[in-house]
Amino acid sequence: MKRRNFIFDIFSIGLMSSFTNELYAKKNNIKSMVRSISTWKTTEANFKAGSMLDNGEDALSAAVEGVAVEEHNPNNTTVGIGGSPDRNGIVTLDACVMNHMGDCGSVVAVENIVNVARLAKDVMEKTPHVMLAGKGAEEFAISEGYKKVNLLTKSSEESWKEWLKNEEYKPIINIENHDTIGMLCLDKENNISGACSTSGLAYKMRGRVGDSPIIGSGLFIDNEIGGAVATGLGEEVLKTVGSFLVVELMRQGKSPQDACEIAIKRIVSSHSQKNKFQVAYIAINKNGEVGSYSIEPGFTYMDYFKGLNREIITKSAL
Ligand code: SD4
Repeated sequence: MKRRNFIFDIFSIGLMSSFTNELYAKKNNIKSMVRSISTWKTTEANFKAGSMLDNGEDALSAAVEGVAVEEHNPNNTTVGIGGSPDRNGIVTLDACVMNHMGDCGSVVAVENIVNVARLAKDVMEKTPHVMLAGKGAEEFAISEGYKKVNLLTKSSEESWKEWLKNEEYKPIINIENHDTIGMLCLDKENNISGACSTSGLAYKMRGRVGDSPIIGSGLFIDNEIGGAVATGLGEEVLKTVGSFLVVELMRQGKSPQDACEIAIKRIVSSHSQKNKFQVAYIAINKNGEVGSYSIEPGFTYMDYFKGLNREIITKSAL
């Protein structure tokens, strides 16, 4: 089957009903219930992960290699190469992974390395530690054979120079300052794993780290229950240990959708929202049910299920 026929970008919930999905799956002999979801319009990345899952690969490999697609995309200014730099013009990346065994790995403030989610997986699998930071993470990457790459593209550099003219720091994340990729995968063994990768907030203070590489905030997996990932203003996710909260709510019996809504409303209720900002969660449970919710309108996520890769618009609190 031609790949183009396989990918659908649909901009509204329910445009493709589950009934249509069933028919499509039947027609194309897709039997498995594997599912991959990822934050924002990360179409190719989610397709990569979903295809790997359909081919029987494990959830962690699918999540890490799916995320790698965005890490290599120079047009995504919030992930990997082409990521926006900090105020000093230096691109620093954060990432983490968590698998169905509850193992996790994380790297923070890494320079010169593109595939930081893969690096986080290596930290998990090849070191006795969970988290490596800065130079140490970079040195570990080099020792593992990763190439040193200049992550600052011409266009990111130009935008940063433009920003320098006013040096106005407004961490408003939605349209112009987003695209962190968080991905959750459910494989044929019914195991859940996830990965998250970001350059963080554009023009952040040097050394600033957000939620994305922090297990429990940017990503959390409990293979008995499900998984969740966050995107948006990391400071707000950190304060509520957001992804852990979503998974705990599912443990208490909430659906992925309800769990995301409660976790978002907790941020909204503790905040005047005088300064507008975006936070969004996506979640999946062991039955392969998914949910998503955001503070502000405008958040979408990708959902690969039964061979279809769809963009879904999320409901929002405001
Ligand atoms: C951070 N949560 O560093 C990340 C930013 C983000 O889409 O998600 N951008 O705070």
